[in-house]
Amino acid sequence: PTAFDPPDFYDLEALLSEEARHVRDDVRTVVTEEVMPIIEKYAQRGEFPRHLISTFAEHGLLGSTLPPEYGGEGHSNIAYGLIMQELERGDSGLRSFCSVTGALVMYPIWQYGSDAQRERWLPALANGEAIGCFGLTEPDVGSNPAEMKTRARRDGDGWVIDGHKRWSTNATIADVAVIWAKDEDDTVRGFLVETDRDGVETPPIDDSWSLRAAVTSEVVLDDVRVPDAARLPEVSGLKGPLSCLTQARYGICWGTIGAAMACFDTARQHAQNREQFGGPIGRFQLMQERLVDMVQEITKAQLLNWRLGTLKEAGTMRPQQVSLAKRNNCQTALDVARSARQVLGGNGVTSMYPVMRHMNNLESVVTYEGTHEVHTLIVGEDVTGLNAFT
Ligand code: TGC
Ligand code: FAD
Repeated sequence: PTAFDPPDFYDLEALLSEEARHVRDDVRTVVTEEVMPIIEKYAQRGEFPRHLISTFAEHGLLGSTLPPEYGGEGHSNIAYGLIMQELERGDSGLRSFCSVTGALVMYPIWQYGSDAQRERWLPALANGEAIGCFGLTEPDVGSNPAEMKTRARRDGDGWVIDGHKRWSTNATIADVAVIWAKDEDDTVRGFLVETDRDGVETPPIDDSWSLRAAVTSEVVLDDVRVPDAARLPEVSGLKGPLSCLTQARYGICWGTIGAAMACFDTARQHAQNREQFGGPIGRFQLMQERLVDMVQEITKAQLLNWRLGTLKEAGTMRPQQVSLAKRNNCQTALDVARSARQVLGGNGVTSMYPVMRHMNNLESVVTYEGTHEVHTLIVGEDVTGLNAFT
């Protein structure tokens, strides 16, 4: 395949600031030069390309919206979204690594941590010296985290945490886990648990067909003792973890469209170059319809992202607006990937093209950070005033 030629049917480029374009171009180059040549092999092997962490750190991709004194770059929310878009153009697993680090680990430390916690963890996470993970989901508790079973009980001037988290991105390679647990009053609290503490195990989940170039794990907490200084002091209740999810979901809205853009571009190039029945397959109306459906849905999703970004920048974005875009853009990206795979014919099921890898990855992305159904019901409640969960 030739160079990536991103679809921009409605000239969204014209809406981007200099800063956003500059950041986007930098990540695009990193992905083209350092991710694309290696990613298929890593995904085939089921291995996370760990050497890229220092590259991500050098290019300021970890926690980039935070202020520089804590290792961030002070980037705008649109620039941040474009970082996620370009990373996921490479692979959803690499975007996951960066969004978990920024939105699910650095954000709660920044927002709810003590000064000591911020100083200890944020610069180290931003420069890739420390790796973090986020433990909310459990083996029996996914869509409804209010039912979490993980417990934190007071023990002298510290806490003892018992529980089992599952599906924790990065956990096997993490130095610190943001663990959400209920205290003796059933109040949800967040803890920064170093993974080398006695009683912590982080075995990988290594039988997945999806996100094969990422690390996903269990976190088993067996009588883990932590000091009270490990507790995030500025938050209690479910809004702690749920507010982090809003940050991560925002990045996913952008990221998924990066994967969709890669799939569309691959399919378009193939349709222009592959010849059957005496000419390029792109001349067939049925192939053109696929490509037009793809570019139409990508364009709508790009517009959603841009508007969501401007709302976030203005400080008026509501979680329900993120849910609508997460729901739409994950489904759009999956539909585009599946249709692009058809355009590629037989070779489309191999790693000669990135499309089937994206398609398999997106099966996780449509599920994590709230499933399609969960986001349907969040928006459903917003438009009807009626709660379907309870
Ligand atoms: P509910 O009563 O609605 O809310 C409890 C409190 O939280 C507040 N809140 C939010 N705040 C910020 N952002 C949001 N998205 C929020 N949603 C709710 C809410 O205002 C309330 O605050 P307060 O002050 O009144 O106490 O809670 P509920 O138990 O009824 O929740 C309903 C539901 C189903 C929407 C929620 O549980 C949910 O979103 N479930 C989905 C679970 C989920 O998405 N898990 C993701 C785990 S992490 C992950 O997947 C990482 S993947 C890797 C990657 O990101 O790359
Ligand atoms: P369930 O909640 O059991 O849902 C199963 C099905 O039931 C789904 O189709 C769901 O939509 C449907 N359903 C549930 N409730 C309703 C309802 N009220 N109405 C209609 N349908 C409903 N979690 C973390 O905490 N940290 C991480 O870093 C993390 N990383 C992940 C990485 C990967 C690769 C994956 C796959 C998951 C990750 N997760 C993580 C977990 C993820 O957030 C959960 O898988 C997700 O929230 C769904 O929970 P569940 O898998 O238990 O499914």
